[in-house]
Amino acid sequence: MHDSESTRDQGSPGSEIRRFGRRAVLAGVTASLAGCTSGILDDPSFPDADVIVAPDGESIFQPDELTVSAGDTVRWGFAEAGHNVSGRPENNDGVVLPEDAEPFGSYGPEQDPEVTLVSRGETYEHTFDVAGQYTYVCIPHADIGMVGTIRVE
Ligand SMILES: [Cu+2]
Repeated sequence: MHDSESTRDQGSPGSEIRRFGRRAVLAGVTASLAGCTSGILDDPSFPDADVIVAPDGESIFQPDELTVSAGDTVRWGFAEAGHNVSGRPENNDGVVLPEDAEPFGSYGPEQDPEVTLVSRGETYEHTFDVAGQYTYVCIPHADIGMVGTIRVE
């Protein structure tokens, strides 16, 4: 769209990432239209979400570190399709939970975590009752660093 402007950003370390992100968003919109799914938000900005999943189509959690109080509920908002939230250590070695904490995830314990993904515009919530540090991942993208941490005080 603005390719003629792209040289202006040279030297800025984030420019490659931003351009990639924009392409990914466009690809997602095209896929949504092709699927003709009703109810998909044009701009899922999730004002009430604590963590945005895949903002601008990037395979990240934003913020990737969050501190809450025991008993708080954390809400993830999925800005792009094709991701999930896994606090299930049996599904990925990167997941680390405090002792006594219940596993959690946007998919059930019986479901295949590689293919049970969340749609764009949806949210997932989990209430953290046990204090400690939780490292969770997106299963399809854990190996490219789609990892987040929740500290429960
Ligand atoms: Cu992902």
